Amino acid sequence: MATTLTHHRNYIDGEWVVAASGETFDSTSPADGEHIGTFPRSGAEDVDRAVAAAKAAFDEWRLVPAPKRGEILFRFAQLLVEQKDALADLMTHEMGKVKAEAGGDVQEAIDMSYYMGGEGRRLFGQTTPSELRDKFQMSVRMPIGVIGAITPWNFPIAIPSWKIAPALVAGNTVVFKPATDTPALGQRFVELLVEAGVPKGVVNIVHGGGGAVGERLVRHPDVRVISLTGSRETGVKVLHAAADSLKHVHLELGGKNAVIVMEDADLDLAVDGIIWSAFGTSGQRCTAASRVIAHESVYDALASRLVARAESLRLGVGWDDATDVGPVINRAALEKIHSYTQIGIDEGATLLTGGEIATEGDLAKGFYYRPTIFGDVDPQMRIAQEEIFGPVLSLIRARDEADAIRISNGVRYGLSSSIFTRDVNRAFRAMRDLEAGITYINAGTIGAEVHLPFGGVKETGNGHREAGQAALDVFTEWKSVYVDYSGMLQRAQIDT
Ligand code: UN1
Repeated sequence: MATTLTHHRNYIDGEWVVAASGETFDSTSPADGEHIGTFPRSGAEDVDRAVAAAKAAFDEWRLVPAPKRGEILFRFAQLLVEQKDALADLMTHEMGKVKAEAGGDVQEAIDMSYYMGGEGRRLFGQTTPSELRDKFQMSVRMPIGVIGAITPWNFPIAIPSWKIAPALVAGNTVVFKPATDTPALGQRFVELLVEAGVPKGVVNIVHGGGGAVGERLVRHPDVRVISLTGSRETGVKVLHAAADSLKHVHLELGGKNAVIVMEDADLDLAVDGIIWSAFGTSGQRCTAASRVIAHESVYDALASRLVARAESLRLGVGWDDATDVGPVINRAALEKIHSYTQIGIDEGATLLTGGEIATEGDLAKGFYYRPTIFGDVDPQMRIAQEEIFGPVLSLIRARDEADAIRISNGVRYGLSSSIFTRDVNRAFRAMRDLEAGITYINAGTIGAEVHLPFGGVKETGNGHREAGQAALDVFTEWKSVYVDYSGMLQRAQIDT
């Protein structure tokens, strides 16, 4: 594998440095066990240095005109375009997703960087009339300070861009902790930002685990915002830990996304959408479809077609063009996913296909799970309630539209949702009634675009959104400015 990595280090205050402790950890491929690189196992001291550098750099960076900050993001996007193939190749090795999807991951970062680069000439506020004569007023977006970006391994280039691009264009500085499963991709991301011209101290990367690096970042009083994409469990811990310093916390957590298939649906289209949403990225997207809620009149036909399609998917390494489904991220994930197969069986669901770790030939070198479908699933079963984050799909019967919506909503999460129907009235009711941050009509649950808000309701998050204009609310604070040009004391209407 051709890796272009030059330093396997932290980047703090413009220098590539080892961890203060000198300790390291390894990144290995989930596809075949290949050694990808050795990275600093950082601790509190490294985080403190990075935060101090980011805090110092903020003084100057916040004064760089926003269009200039945006231009750096345009250059970054261009570098991503040039490096797209190499990054996608590295991603197939370090994280496992198939090459086309890895290219899509990079593309999402390209789109986000261009979009947020353009914000450098917008960052719109409001002007309003005043109650008083000779008085002008407006609201402006202000940068907040040091942002801690804690990102997952499943979109190792895209998700860092979702956080870091809006943070930078708004004038903040960043300490970035990538997932320990994808440090090489996190490192490449920062190398390209540096090449694009981000000044020293403005972006810093600190490698290491959530317990040491993440925890310190979340508790550090000089970090004003934490943006985390991760599990619900981690989200709760982060909220607690951030409370003492009253940090802003943006959380993007789990999902238990459902595709509803009504009796009037185009079944061919529904099958395509479900297979892609359930087994793309080996089911490891927070938007992945893990439930299908089918009207009872189409349930059997849908189930047999989904099983046939799932069985035709080829497992393998992501860099092989013939592969449909790559490995899952690590052994712990493989074991967790497999444990849910037993849970489903014990709960009385019918295992229709899959349900096993794939070990034939070279697959034994990596962490491969056969695309799995359970039928006869009751909506209250654990396999229909808990996020499995793997290629496991539960099929649930619904009596009618209201029943389907109720089942779709009957989980703690609310990220993505979908309905296949040809009835426009039904589609509009679903848009209104599905409790989710994202609703697709006649498409699966994955594939969100960067210029609309991304995020979920209920326990998927805490009310914030990434992407689109909405992301700017996470990385800026509003300031209202009143300018009185009357030359005399004018009391506001409330004071007269
Ligand atoms: C995620 O899995 O955290 O909508 C994000 C999608 C992608 C993003 C998924 N744009 O599938």
